[in-house]
Amino acid sequence: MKKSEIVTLAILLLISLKVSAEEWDTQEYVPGEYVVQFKDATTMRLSEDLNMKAIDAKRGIYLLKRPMVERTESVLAQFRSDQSPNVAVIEPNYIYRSFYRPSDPLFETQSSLSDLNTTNCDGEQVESTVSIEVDRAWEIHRTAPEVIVAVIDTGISYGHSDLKENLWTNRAEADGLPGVDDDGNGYVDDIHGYNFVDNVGTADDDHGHGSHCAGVIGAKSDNHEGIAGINFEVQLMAVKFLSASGIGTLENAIKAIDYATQMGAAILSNSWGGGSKSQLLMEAIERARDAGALFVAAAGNDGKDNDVNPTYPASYEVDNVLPVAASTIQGDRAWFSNYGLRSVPLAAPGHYVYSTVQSGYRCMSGTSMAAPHVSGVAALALGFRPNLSYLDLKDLLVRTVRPIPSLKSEVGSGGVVNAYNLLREIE
Ligand SMILES: [Ca+2]
Ligand SMILES: [Ca+2]
Ligand SMILES: [Ca+2]
Repeated sequence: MKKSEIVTLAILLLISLKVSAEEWDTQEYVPGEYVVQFKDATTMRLSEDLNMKAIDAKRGIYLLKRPMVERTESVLAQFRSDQSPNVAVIEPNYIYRSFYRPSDPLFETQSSLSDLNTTNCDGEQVESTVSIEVDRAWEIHRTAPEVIVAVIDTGISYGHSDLKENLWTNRAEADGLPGVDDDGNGYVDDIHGYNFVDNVGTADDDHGHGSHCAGVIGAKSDNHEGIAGINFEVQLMAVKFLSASGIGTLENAIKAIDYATQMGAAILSNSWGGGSKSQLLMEAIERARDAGALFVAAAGNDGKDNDVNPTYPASYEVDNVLPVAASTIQGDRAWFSNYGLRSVPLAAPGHYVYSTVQSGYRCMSGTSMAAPHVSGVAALALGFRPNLSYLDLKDLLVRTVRPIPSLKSEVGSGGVVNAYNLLREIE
């Protein structure tokens, strides 16, 4: 550095203290490094002297290294001033981090959550990943602490350390007396939900399926343990109507849906199906709709067209019902997944999904795994914008999918649910 330059810098340094922070000042950059474009690249003799490295010599773009003691604003001011007529542009060497990486060790194998996760939960390397891009969405928003998502399934593992913190809690029962229906809702000791199979207050999972769905929506993220859930914080309501062998009845399905509605769930996540069209089940779904709840439903695993042969509850034509097909890691329809241009609006990852079970973690596939991805993204959106109605949510989820050419003829939107696109839309 020449003497005159030092003097100039010293003056600029003093002046710069009074200058308000520019936009770059709020950003992260590599200290002492700048990206510079010169107007006339042919007169770049100076480059060697100034400790420069070509980024694109043809276009005159160089990486400039300056002593780290120099203040960034001074360097920028100097090179933007008349003293440096050959400099067209100079910018700090910004650091970009648009993808949030949580601390959960199994996150790397959650190919359904991040395009950067290119190993599936069977340990196989995959060529490309079409995830829900929640790692990018997390840069916008991460939690839904007020949002209750009812997992209407086999229950949720109460003791799982990656789940228990995000269980919904019925305060009156938690602080109340055992054997007493403290909140007077008709159910005794329903602390985290209710078990309609055994008619008891504990809806602990004795199968694994319900915990798997719950983990996708809201396993505790960034806790240095297990997997990441779509929502760092959320309220998972355990509504058990499927038995230890995964079987339930119409009787208990109606009770389960009504319980979730009565206790204020905003989203009902349904990874089950069967039976013919039931007037009474449809009316329970309508009651959920009247309470403003979104009813997410797995499209089914028969590989068939739901437009021709409907699958219930996914095919009930109530406007809070949102049927979900399963996509593979590459974004195509999974071979087992039902589809329907008219009856299934979107797909979500449902192939090789890693999530929580009663104890530990398991890799599972099915539209059962796809539906909770949509429920989870819906909860995240609601955590970000609490005033969204179920119709807003449904519209947003479908409208912001990532288009996949092969899905064009399979699901209404022709795409896979995308958390990042959705949050960008409502940012
Ligand atoms: Ca109660
Ligand atoms: Ca009680
Ligand atoms: Ca975790």
